Amino acid sequence: MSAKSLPQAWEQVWRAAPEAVVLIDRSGQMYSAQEVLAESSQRAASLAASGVRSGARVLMSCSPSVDLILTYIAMMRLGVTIVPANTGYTDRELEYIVDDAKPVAAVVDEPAKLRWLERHGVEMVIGPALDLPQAPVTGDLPAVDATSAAFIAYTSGTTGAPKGAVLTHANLLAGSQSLKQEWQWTASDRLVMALPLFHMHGLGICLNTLLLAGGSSVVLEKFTVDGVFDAIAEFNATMFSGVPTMYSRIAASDRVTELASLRVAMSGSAPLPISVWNRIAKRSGVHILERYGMTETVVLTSNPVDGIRKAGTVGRPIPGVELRLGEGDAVEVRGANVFSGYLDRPHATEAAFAADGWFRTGDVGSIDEDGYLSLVGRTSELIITGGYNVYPRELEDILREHPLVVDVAVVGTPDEEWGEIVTGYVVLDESASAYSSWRDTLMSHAAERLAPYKVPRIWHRVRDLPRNAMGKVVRSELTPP
Ligand code: MCA
Ligand code: AMP
Repeated sequence: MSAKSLPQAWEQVWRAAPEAVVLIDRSGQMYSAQEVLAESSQRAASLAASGVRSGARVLMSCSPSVDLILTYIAMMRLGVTIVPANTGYTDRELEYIVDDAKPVAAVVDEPAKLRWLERHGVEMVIGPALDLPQAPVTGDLPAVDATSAAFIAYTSGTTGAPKGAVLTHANLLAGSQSLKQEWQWTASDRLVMALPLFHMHGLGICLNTLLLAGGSSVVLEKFTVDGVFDAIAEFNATMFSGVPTMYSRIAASDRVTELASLRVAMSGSAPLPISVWNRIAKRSGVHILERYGMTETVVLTSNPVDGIRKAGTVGRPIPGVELRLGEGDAVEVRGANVFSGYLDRPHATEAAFAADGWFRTGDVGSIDEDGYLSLVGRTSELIITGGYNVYPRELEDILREHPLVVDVAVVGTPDEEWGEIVTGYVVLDESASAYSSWRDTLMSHAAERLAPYKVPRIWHRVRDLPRNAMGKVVRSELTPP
């Protein structure tokens, strides 16, 4: 029977090969398919007995671990709607998501620190090991409804405040089936996972697909260059996926040659600089496979596993994805992987789709004679730093609250390691002249309210901001004084 959802497909894979290794933690402990099946059944039973049932929303904000993955699998099998959130979010940012998505439970690294979530309707705040009373496992879990929401993943979309992109089980299954085929992912593949498991890259692209392929993963708590190379060597890994900042650090390492032992190394979430691609190619012979995806769509295009990988391009549409360039070369897409809309935001959803139903990605592209897409710009002011998205408006609003700030504009300064570095141009109040430490003051103001990656690292004090006749800041004219 062909599966209608990822959890159903995973179960079929695990039942067919119960001895296969699925998860490996850093100490080398291995978890077989039958152990993953049994443990996730147990956790699903405990969750259900505690009141978390199919259709319930659960916030998931933890650092990567085998425990987290087992709980994630349990929730997917149970039909829970998962609301992933960055572990770097401040209470303020988390509060926004919780008030918007209204989860009934939260799985977080340090429950004691987040008890306040209970005042926002979260009935249960628990750690990733699910310290819940054991409940008996009574038979098989019913199949989840393919049209039900699997993820509500927060993204700002092309503009404005964070919105919850609702991805159904059918969307996630389509995304992973397509990637499995495109990347020729098999049961003998072993992926080194060093990505956060609260964004689409780590969770929806890597983890979901490796489980579908019946492969295995070495799970690292955080990315370090040596940690990745040690894991590749120790566990004979065949795949690694990272964001460009990771490859920039890998390119600078003496161990870059060790990449050659992999079957394939993928990059995505932000543009991989051609200089980094070339440096890795020259030093190790490896051609990094760059692909392009979005929270709302899983993956859209990829360079090929067999065939020419072109630096600076994101390759061609993967199976099941249709792509066209609309007005102004705006990239528009269609496919079973494309999300169904933003939670409770009919206007934003309507604006995100063209009249004939194609999704507007907000990216601007060009397609070469071989059909390879290059992303040449964005229709929004999005900044991508270290693979994380930063929306200038959110930061500008917060900086404007500070009495020293008269006016402010936030842009990205190009940087080889980070892609872009968040940069604030500020017009300061006269009284600021007395302050030599205005930068520190503004940085702490931002850091108290926003995740660390959003805090501007570069600051320029300017007399005024360039504005057009409409009064809008002309970002392209912002230059360091
Ligand atoms: C940290 N630092 C920074 C930044 N972040 N400096 C400038 N810009 C930044 N953005 C500084 C810190 O202050 C610190 O400085 C030093 O760098 C190390 O900080 P740390 O937090 O330890 O950095 P890290 O852990 O090394 O983080 C780098 C990272 C991380 C591993 C690349 O950013 C990461 O995991 N990124 C993955 C993001 C991701 O998963 N995106 C997927 C979105 P000091 O040493 O002076 O204190 S999903 C998506 O986009 C779609 C679907 C897709 O297509 O994939
Ligand atoms: P997110 O909202 O985190 O899903 O980010 C999606 C955005 O990341 C896309 O709309 C692109 O702008 C960008 N992106 C993802 N992969 C790539 C890539 N390989 N090259 C350039 N930009 C990318």
